[in-house]
Amino acid sequence: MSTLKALLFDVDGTLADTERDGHRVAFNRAFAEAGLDWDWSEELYGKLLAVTGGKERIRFYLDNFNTEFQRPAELAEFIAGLHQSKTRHYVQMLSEGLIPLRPGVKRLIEEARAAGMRLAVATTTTPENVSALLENAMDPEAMSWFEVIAAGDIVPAKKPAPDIYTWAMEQMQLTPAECIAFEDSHNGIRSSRGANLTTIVAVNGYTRDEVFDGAAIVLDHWGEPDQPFTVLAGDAAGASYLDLAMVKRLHGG
Ligand code: XBP
Ligand code: MG
Repeated sequence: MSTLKALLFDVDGTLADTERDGHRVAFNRAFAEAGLDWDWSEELYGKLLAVTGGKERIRFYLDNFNTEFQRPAELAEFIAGLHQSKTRHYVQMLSEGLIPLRPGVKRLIEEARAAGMRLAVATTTTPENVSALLENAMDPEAMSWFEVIAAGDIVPAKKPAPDIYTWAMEQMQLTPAECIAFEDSHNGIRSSRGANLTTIVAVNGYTRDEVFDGAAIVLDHWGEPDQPFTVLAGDAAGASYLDLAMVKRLHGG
């Protein structure tokens, strides 16, 4: 293994628990604003999470859960308009401070920065959502901490395709062996492992029962000194929270 040089972070579910009380609510607000009676319950949203990307998720919903809907002629534009409205609502929710970071995220990122690690984001969500989360929940300057923000439609094939991670590493001129990924979902680890990245997983309510083949370790959350994680698979070597020493040990370089 090469020396570890960069940490690559997924966003939704990994940096913050955004799906149930963030994205889902924002989708519903956009639907109501458009005069649609669609309502994505917590349970239905769990099924819709099979597909990454908000626009892709709306289409998946129409194809599988609302086949009666009279589709407008320009369906792609209709979906894009709904999705723009959803992004506006989601960013608004973040600016109100409604979605905090997960335990351990800020501590780990600050430690990594202080140690000179390079940082990047690799996510399927829209770029505005990433900046809104980082600036509101992490630090007003946090966008400048990340060398590359690989997000949204920047690559056509979203996760579980490896493209977004591969794109980020190309931008940084790094090989997979020099990086490590942080993920929360099956689709996420399929993407990172597909890009040959060692991957550390912390599950959330929606992803707890998913399959994480190839994970370096699976945790229930990232852990804090006063809030120990539970190891769901793998070996934490006695640690109770994720710090840079543990990340380096899991990377093996
Ligand atoms: C995140 C997603 C995104 C968000 C919604 O997956 O699937 O679609 O739910 O974001 P990952 P947009 O954490 O694997 O990147 O509506 O902005 O697409
Ligand atoms: Mg995720």
